[in-house]
Amino acid sequence: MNLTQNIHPKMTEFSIQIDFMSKRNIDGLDSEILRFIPLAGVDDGEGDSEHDTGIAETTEKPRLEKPPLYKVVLINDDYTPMDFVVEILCAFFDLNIEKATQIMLKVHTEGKGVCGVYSKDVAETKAAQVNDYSRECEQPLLCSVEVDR
Ligand code: TYC
Repeated sequence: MNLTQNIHPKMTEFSIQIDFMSKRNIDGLDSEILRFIPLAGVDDGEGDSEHDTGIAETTEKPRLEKPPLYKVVLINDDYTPMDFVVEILCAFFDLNIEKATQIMLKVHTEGKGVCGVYSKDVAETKAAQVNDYSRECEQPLLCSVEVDR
């Protein structure tokens, strides 16, 4: 039996021969098996027709999306002393006193502010450190994480 199929625009045709073969099984019974015989390789014009498989190949690199970044956000409250907030910003976000004071005042006047932008794990760890330390010091200061688009 001969089958001819068009399978790719670059390929003119792809031919196989299917043979029925008898095979003696281990239990002494004969059974029919199918044998697929490629009749011709497909020439892509690159002189390698022996190795053409008919399987589409690509040299393009897979494009991976960059993982999103996360903002660590400080929330204002009416009780935490300003100098405690500045101390926290210096200690956990590696800021100098001037920058820490600027952020603290922004949070104080606007309700919330960004302390830094990090990978998900780092942002969550920093927010947890701030919240744990504030609780230990019996301050209501709260920190949260927001995705940075
Ligand atoms: N609003 C606080 C005060 O007046 C100061 C403060 C700033 C508290 C920033 C929290 O995230 C904060 N003492």
